[in-house]
Amino acid sequence: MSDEQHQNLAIIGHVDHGKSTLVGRLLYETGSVPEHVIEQHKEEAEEKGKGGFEFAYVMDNLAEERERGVTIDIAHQEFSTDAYDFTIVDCPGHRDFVKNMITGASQADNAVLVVAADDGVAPQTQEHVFLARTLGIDELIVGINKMDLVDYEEAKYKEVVSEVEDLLKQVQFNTDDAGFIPISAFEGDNIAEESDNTPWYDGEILLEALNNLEPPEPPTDAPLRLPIQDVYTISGIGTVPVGRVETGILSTGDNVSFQPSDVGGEVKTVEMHHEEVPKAEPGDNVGFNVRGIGKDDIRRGDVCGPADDPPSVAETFQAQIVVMQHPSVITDGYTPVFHAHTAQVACTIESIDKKMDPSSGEVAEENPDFIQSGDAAVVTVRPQKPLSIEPSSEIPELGSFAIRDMGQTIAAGKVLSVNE
Ligand SMILES: Nc1nc2c(ncn2[C@@H]2O[C@H](COP(=O)(O)OP(=O)(O)OP(=O)(O)O)[C@@H](O)[C@H]2O)c(=O)[nH]1
Ligand SMILES: [Mg+2]
Repeated sequence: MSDEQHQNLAIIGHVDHGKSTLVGRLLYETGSVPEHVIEQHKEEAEEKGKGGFEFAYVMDNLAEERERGVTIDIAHQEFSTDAYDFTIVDCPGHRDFVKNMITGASQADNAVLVVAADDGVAPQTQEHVFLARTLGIDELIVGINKMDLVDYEEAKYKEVVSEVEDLLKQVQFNTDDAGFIPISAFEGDNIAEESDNTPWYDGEILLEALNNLEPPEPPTDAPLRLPIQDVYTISGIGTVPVGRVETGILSTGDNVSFQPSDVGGEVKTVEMHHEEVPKAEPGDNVGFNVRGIGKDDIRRGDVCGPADDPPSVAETFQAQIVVMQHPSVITDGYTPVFHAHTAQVACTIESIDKKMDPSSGEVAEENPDFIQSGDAAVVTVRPQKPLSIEPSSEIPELGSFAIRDMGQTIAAGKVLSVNE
């Protein structure tokens, strides 16, 4: 790794629009994946009847992903440009795996939205953009992909750009923070080099746009918060929780606490990229080992923090939410699943306290009987199982969530206050 600044970049968009292919292409063009590996993937893809997936296979490592030709879980890859060291989080587009996309987007500073030129805005384009905005993505680069399938036509490009602009306005994403580029991930147009196929386009190519992203906000000076993604048992080491440091520093010798499991101990080792390190900072994906902690003591969804400033566990919390889609109306007592950092917990909306005017943010109604699609509201929420979550004003990284029910994202929101 160089001394460049770091960016976590999520790749989002509808299923099959070419996200994994774009990541594979970027890694190839920046020299992170050698040509012979792409050749091997090409042979494997053709054997599986999935010709054309050679770049996507760079990211899709699971056997099931390769057989089906879809991304299921988020995958991380590193690559560097002149300006940044990037950690790319390739998100699945398929609607069954939106919960994994939420984890991916909540780890990212900025995002590339991939929209296939021959398909335009599709359901998960909309869902991902909404979530990206609510989960705190700052800037969006919009790659209008598969330009080769529409003969690199400017008119088609403009049509899809205006569809996406309408969508951004709808979810109140500032269009000044979005840039559009016509690309073909598969053919390599406007990724690392200006393409001859789009003479009508003279804006930035993708690598330029990535270099010109604003540096991420400096991490808050909040205490350590490290949501646990998985817990492994590794011979010779023992129990190894893994996850991403969201805020603060994790150092060997620290006394830490896992909440809501409510266990703790001293950090013995911290490992990053298979190497032992003395400490880890915000953005680092780590595995670590804590004295006295066994595999069954902690689980995915726990948050690790300092023993003297442990993660909050909510009895109830108040939150501001925006309802994206619900077939009928939401009333008191509704109990969908909340996805916050790596946790998924059923929570009851105990009361709907205020309905807000989404454009002005002013209170439109106190204690409304119900809310529905498009409404913004302040609600009081009671988790059905212990949930560690923080006020967004104190630790924004641990203060946002998505609400899912019936296989779709119903709403997303931010925590206003926590009642422990
Ligand atoms: N012609 C053409 N095909 C493309 C392009 N980009 C991707 N594809 C094809 O589109 C299909 C899907 O590509 P993926 O990269 O797996 O799409 P994805 O967005 O990662 O899909 P999920 O992860 O399952 O949501 C593959 O057959 C790719 O070869 C492109 O620029 N042009
Ligand atoms: Mg994919």
